[in-house]
Amino acid sequence: MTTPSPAQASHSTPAPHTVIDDATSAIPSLDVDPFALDFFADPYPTHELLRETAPVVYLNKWNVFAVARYAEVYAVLNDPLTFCSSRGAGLSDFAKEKPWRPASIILEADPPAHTRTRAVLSKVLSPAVMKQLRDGFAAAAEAKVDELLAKGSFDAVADLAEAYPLSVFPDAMGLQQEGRENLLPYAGLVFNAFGPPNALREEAIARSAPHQAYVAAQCQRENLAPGGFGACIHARVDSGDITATEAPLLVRSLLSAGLDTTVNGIGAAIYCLARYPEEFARLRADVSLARNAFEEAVRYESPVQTFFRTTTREVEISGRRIGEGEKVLMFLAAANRDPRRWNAPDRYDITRKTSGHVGFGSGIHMCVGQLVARLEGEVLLAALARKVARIEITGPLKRRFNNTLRGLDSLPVTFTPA
Ligand code: OVV
Repeated sequence: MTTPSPAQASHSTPAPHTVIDDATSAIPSLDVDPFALDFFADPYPTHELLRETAPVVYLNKWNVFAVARYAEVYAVLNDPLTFCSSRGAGLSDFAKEKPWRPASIILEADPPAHTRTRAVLSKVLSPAVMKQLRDGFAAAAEAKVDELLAKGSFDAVADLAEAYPLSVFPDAMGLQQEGRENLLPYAGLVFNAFGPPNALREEAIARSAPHQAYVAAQCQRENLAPGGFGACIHARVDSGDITATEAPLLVRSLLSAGLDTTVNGIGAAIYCLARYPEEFARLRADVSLARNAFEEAVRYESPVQTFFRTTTREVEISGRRIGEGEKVLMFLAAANRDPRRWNAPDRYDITRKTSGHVGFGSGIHMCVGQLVARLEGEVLLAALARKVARIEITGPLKRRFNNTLRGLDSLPVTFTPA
């Protein structure tokens, strides 16, 4: 008997789905698993390998194509009819597998269906609405920072990155007090579910029944307080923009995507300002930099690391041919640090020209809640800049592992008052 040969380190084997002809180049395969815990612990060397291997690579572990350079990620995001969302924004292809929950009617939809639902959420989360929320969000940020200064030492994740969004977003939605402890577990589930059927996804789905039941109930019109985002969505049934069946699903989108994302975005900003005190000093010297300091943290840490698309036809990306019905994994985080696009990409620089980063996506699906996220991030960083002299990391951090979200589970810090 012969000994089975070890798995080949196939850094240049053509993928089985790849058609090679005179006009196109081979697509190299990689054996990396970008949904493994050791990858999450330090994704940056693998991001570099993904970017430097080729404009398009094939990942053997999950049988998907992948793009990690800025230009290709941007191109895929901005061709939504070729790289569709209606077959799912995760690994699962809705044309082949039933989604774990009814599909989102905004994230997991293509034009023309997407256009109408997107218009509704755009208006619910518009600049005019932000103007109404601003003073309350700013007052809550100042109160939170005062409370933590009184404590001195605390966990920057639980006590700030989670506590601040939890103090403003559920009220802005118009949610009841009862059951709010389900919100972060539900969102963690949603973002794990975009990933492959690994333990993170399967265990989250196995525990999901109570979180799903909570969210389903809170999406109903009678459970949403007047004036909140939820009630505003339901009001669009009366104006005929959406049906009574669609309204709860759009509320569900905000409950899915509106809290854990800002938790990890704000967490990223605090973690950056704690690690780079000279940048915190620049922020303190000019509080008007708060909004860009938050935006740069979104670029730098990319709280949403990845999304998938599915090809609707054979297509060429940078001279590489991909067939119809293939999943394409977009590494937003790798694009946000591509040296082809960014000077000193691994530097957190609060005065960087951040525009064009893909931390909120790009194109027709670009984060519809981005103004809420930026409002929370700006007013919180402004409160820190005005009230805190020093942010010191005082203990070992713990990383939180999720198939899509990047962030921390715990970050012990001490604040020194200004
Ligand atoms: C962007 C995003 C993330 C998660 C869920 C949804 C959207 C949704 O529409 O449900």
